[in-house]
Amino acid sequence: MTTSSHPNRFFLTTPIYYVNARPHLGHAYSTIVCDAIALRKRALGIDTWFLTGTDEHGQKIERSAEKAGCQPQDFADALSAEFRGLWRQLGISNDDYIRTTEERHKRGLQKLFVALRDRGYIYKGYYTGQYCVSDELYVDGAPGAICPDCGRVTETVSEENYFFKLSAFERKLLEFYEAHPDFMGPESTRREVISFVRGGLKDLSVSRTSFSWGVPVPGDEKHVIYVWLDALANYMTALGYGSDDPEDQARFEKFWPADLHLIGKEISRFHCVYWPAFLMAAGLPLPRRVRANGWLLFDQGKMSKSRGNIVRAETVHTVLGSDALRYFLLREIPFGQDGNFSFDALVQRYNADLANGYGNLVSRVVNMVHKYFGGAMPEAGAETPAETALRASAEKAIADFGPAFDELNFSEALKSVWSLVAEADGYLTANAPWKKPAERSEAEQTKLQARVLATAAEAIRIVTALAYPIVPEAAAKVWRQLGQGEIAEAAKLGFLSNLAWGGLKAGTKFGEPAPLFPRAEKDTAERMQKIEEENSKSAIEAAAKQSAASATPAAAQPEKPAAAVVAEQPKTASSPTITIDDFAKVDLRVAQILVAERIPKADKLLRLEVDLGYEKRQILAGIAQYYEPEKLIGRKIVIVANLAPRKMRGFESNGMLLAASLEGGSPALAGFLEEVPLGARLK
Ligand code: ME8
Repeated sequence: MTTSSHPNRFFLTTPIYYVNARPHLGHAYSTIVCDAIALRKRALGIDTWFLTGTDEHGQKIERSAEKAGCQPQDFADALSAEFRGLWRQLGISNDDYIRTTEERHKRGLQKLFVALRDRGYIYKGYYTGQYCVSDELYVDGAPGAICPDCGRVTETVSEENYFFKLSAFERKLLEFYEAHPDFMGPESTRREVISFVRGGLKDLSVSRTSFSWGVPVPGDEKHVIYVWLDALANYMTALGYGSDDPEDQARFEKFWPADLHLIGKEISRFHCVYWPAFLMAAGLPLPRRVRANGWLLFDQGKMSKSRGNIVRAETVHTVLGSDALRYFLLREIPFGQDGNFSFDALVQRYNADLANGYGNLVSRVVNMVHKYFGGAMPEAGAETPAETALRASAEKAIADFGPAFDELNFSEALKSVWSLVAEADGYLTANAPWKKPAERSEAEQTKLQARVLATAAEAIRIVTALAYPIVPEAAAKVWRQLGQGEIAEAAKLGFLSNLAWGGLKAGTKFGEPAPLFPRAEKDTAERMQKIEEENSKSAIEAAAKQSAASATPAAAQPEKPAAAVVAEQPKTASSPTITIDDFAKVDLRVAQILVAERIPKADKLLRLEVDLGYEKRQILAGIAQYYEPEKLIGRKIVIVANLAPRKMRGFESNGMLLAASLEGGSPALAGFLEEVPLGARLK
């Protein structure tokens, strides 16, 4: 069990993302953080391996594929390609990309499972309890219990499972946390995890038998391995764990254990409790650090597909470029805390710090070096107190940046560099090399211009080197303009490990000036907003087309509560004819209302939790004006079970209740006179 850091190699990972939906800015945030770290580590001369990938098994993916009407593998192929495409577009520098449906992963995962079993940590049992499919999490509680993580209704699982002896690791984990205070962070995560473990650990079910989309348990193929054990193992299987190939084995030996698992805060328990316990049980070294980023919020809530409040990284990339996005996320959000995303704030930061700040500084200096010195770096000559002050600021930025960045305080690290930008700007303005007072001779003027421009250019070089991991595209352009060649080549040679004032030599031929960050026009935020709106509109349309329930106007009008839509239907039977196949696409089912409650500040909506027999789910219905919630509990109703999920007032509705529309009166809920079993299909 080791967590001491190896000085010259670094293995870091993002979570592997579920392929149940397309990537959004929240996913991009974690990946960008890792990418910035990877770029800096490499530029420090550290042998770095940066892994990302996709989590493709489990009930959640199987169901998403089913809803989309395709095979899980096809579904995973399509969405995984979206993630890879986005990372390529954003210029992410990952060294590998693991998909849990790859052979290399399955082989490694099965080896880990066998190791756990052979070492006596796995036994067969029977699980009866609650399960949250959205979080792929076993939940303590009675049937109908709400998932503590996402608030959805859990499902009752009752099946033969393999169990992992997690309870045997309670003390060992607490001792490990104590001995390795740096293992997990930030402090809030550390406290939460420790209190979870202190609360007692029960053995964990690590296989499922009620569905098949997963990796089979070796020797007992009707079980598939629990998707979190499957997913966590990616960090080792991608390196080569479980492979017979000597090259893979060497990579695993070299890079395992991971130096940093970067995760979102909601998955700390899996990474800080289950994962180290699995590794202890298998006799493998534990990761050195796990760090949780906070949530990116948009419209008051965590940006997530189920809330429907997402922004896509592509939008920002198309309009302002990926450097702008990287800079904004790392500068604006203190790492570990939740942070608001808004287009206005993005544009404001972009203009202030990148267009008017760094970009403008570079453009002024490079242009003047071309204008006054034919594009060759002038000789600075002797320092006056102004140059000494700027050099001291640059040296302070170098000294402050590294420790702050390495502690993941990106915001602080960037502040220190951008205060150097501001100082260099002030220095330039104060010394105005473009002005020539009458009392100054030609020779004196040239000397001043040389000193000021050379000093400002050197400050720009320092800013650029430090900012490179955060704004790599801009840094590459500036590096060329300063006549330093390709920054990626310099990074390969570890140029950040010996960054010091004075690297820009007199006589160096500068490159051509090129724009870095064109000023964003007034309507930029609005434009991005519009792109997003258009996109979500087309996503809804696509979902509506795909959804079996697309024939109802409700699918295309997400804001309208289902029953209200029904009540607005034309009163005469004037609907166009459909075929039996069309009708067969609508999955109408009998359900029973378990919970019914009003939604604060929504006078028309009721939130219902309904039991379909085979699963429980939440639906919203626009019947609050007509029914007392208490009176609905226990009532059997009919729902459209395969309607695409829709979000209303922050709640997800997974289906639509059927009611007869009565002129001027309340809608009457569809029901039965005979006894009908839950989940029965209407056809
Ligand atoms: O949890 N703000 O996958 P996932 C910040 N497959 N980060 C966010 C975010 C937001 N609004 N939304 C998503 C899973 N993320 C599992 C992980 S790892 C072995 C298995 C980021 O698709 C954040 O890093 O739900 C979060 O942990 C991750 O995406 C969750 O992605």
